[in-house]
Amino acid sequence: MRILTNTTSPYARIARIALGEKGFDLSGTEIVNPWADDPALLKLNSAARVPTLATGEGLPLTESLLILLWLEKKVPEPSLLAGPLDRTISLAGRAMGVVDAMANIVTNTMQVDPGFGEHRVGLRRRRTILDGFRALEADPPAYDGGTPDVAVIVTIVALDYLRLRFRDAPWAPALPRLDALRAKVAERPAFETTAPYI
Ligand SMILES: N[C@@H](CCC(=O)N[C@@H](CS)C(=O)NCC(=O)O)C(=O)O
Repeated sequence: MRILTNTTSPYARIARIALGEKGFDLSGTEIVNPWADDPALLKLNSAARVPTLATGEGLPLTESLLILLWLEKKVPEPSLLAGPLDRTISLAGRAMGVVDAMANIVTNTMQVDPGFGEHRVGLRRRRTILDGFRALEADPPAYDGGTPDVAVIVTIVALDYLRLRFRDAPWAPALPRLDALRAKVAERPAFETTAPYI
């Protein structure tokens, strides 16, 4: 299997953590630049986005949560959906909304308009980030060790992406309970080896 990623994408990290937690070897991961239309990436995925996987047969798999769904069917144990299903999906969806809002600001600021963050739509995305994190901080996903579920994975990916991209933002919230959750998974190889960097 080939795994095409970059070093910052929260979507790619969700897929990579899920693969790692399911026991896949991440050492062959290929780092590409989706914004430079990397030929290897474009050949597999006309959307030129990461994550993009290629199965042993060369079939492209895209979209972080579809990859997670595929993994869950392909390798049911350990499950990434072991907790109470409705709550897990609800929390994961909330964290995914935060990830989407942050990625939207970053993409638009870097690729379209440096002032996007203060634009009406940018401020709307900021509201999503703040409301989403506030709710997750008030009621974090449970984690008592072992394989984390998808809600924990997406929440930690969101938290690390906040710190990567919005560390100096005056509006970035303090999140002590989520930091405590992060400390519990930080040394798991799937999290450690996929830590984002610029
Ligand atoms: N919905 C996709 C989003 C993937 C995505 O937008 N990845 C970004 C990196 S964070 C990308 O490759 N962007 C390049 C582009 O949009 O052209 C997923 O969940 O995998």
